[in-house]
Amino acid sequence: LGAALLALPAFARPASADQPSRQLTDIIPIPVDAKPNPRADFRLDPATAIVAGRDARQVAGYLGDLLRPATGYRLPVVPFAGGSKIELDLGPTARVGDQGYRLDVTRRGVTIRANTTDGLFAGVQTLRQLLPASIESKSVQRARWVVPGGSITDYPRFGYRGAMLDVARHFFTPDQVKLYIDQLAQYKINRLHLHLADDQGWRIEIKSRPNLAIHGGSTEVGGGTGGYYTQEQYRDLVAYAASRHITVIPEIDMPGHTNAALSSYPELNCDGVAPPLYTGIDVGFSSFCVDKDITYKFLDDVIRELAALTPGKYLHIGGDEAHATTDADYQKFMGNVLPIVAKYGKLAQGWHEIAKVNPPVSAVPQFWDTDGQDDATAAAAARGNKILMSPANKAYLDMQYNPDSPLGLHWAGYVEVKDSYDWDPATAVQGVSEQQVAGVEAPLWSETLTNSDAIEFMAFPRLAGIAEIGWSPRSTHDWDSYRARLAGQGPRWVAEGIDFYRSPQVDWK
Ligand code: TNX
Repeated sequence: LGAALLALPAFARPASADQPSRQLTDIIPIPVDAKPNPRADFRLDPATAIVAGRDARQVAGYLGDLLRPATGYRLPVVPFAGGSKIELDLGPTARVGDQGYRLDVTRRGVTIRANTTDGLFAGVQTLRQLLPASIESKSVQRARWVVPGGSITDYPRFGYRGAMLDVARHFFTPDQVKLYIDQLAQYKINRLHLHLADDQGWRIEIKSRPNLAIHGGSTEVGGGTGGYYTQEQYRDLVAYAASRHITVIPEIDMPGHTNAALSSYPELNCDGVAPPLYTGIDVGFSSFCVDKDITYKFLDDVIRELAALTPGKYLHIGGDEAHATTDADYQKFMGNVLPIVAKYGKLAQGWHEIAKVNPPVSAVPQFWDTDGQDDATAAAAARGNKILMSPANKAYLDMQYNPDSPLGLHWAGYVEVKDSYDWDPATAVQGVSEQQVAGVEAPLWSETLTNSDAIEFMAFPRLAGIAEIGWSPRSTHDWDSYRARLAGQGPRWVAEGIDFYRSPQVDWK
C-alpha cells in the first residue's frame, strides 16, 4: 500500500506525517512574493549541515543556535556540504535590495541568498517561522522538521522598523533588554530606540558627569531603586543588538523631561537650586535652563560621550512635551543643540515637535500624535525631512487594550490588536506621503511596567502588526489574513515563554 500511495501525485496523497505544518506565506511579516511547490518540501534530519562562507558565518552561527535546542541535531556550520543542507549565500541577488533575501526550498535543502548579512538574517527569521512552532522550544522535541517547498522573494517596504523601550520610567536590566531584542528580531525589527533619560531617571553613565547616573539613576516611578548602564554594559548591549542586526538609537530627552539631570547638577537650573528626584508620572514640568552657557557645555559632554558609544548614525534628542519651555526658548535651545549633534558626527532624530525649529533635512521627526495632523511635520516633509511614524493611537504599545487591561495608560485611547494593525504609514499624517516616510516605530513607555512579563504582555501581539506594517507591501494588508497568521504565532510564543495578551479578536491556536 505504501508504494501504491507514493505512485500517486502529491496532491492526491492523503495527508502524510511528512507534510509541513505550515504554508509558505504563513509568516509575519507576510512576504512580498511566494511561490509554493508542494513537491519540494524539505525535511531537516540529524545529518543536515549549515553551509556558509566566512562572511555569512555570524548569521549561520545564530541559525545553528536557534535550531539546535529543539531538534537536538548537531547542525555543524561548514564551508561546503554534499548532502542535506541549509545554505546561506551572500552575493548579488536581484530585486531584494540591502535588507531583503531570496529563500528557496527544495527536497535537498534550503538556500537563503542576499546582498547583505542583514538580508540573510531576515531570511533566517522567515525560515524559523516556516518550521513547526515547537522549534522555539528550549528542550529536544519529537517533531518532523519539515519546511514547505517553494521560493520566497522578500524585501521591506520601509528601511526603518523600530521599537522603543523606555528604561527611564522603570529601569530594565541589560538581560531584560537583551530578551526584548531577541523577541524583536524575529519580526524583522531593525532599530531599537532606547529612551535613556527622563524626569524619573538617568540611565547611562556619563564619565565627565558622574552624578547623572549615581544620583539621577537612583530611583524610578513608584520610588524603586532604579539603576543605570555603565558604559561597558551599554557597549555590550549595542553589540548584542548588532548581533541581531538591530541598530541602537539612544535618546536623551530635552529640554523637557529632564528632572533627573536637573536634580543631579544644581547649576543646570536657572535658579541654581536642584529639585528633588521625581517618582510620579506627570509630564511637562521640567526644563533645562536655556539662557545659561553651562547648559550647552553640559550637553556637549553628554552628546560627545554618547556619540562615542554609538556606532549608529542617529542620536535622539527628544524634544517632546516641552510645556515648561517657551516657544522662543525651544527654538533657541534646539538651535544650540542640533550643531552639537552634528559636531560629533551624528544625525538627529527627535519627537515631531523638533519640526518646528526647521532642523537640517537629515533630521528625522518622529510623529507621535493621534489626529494625523501637524503643520510643522508636513512642512518638514516638504523640505525633505523623512518622518518616522509612531501615531500613539496605533503604534503605542503602552496603551491599554481595553478598560480592563491590568497594565498601560489610555490617554490615546484603547488600542486593541485590530486598531494597531489598521493604519497605513503613507496616509497617517496629512501632507506626508509614502516617499517621505522613514518607517515605523512602536514605542513602549514604562510608567506602569516593571518586568519582562509586563513588556511581553503589552508588546505581544501588537508589535507583530507594527512589524508587518513596516515590512510588507501595502497590497498585502488584510485583517483576515493577518488575524489568521497571528493565531499561528500563539504556540510559538508559548514555546518561547512569551507572556502575550490573548486578544478575543484572534482565534488562538
Ligand atoms: C507621552 S508621546 C510621552 C511620554 C509618556 C507617554 C505615555 C511622547 C513623545 N511623550 O513622555 O511616557 O506619553 O504614553
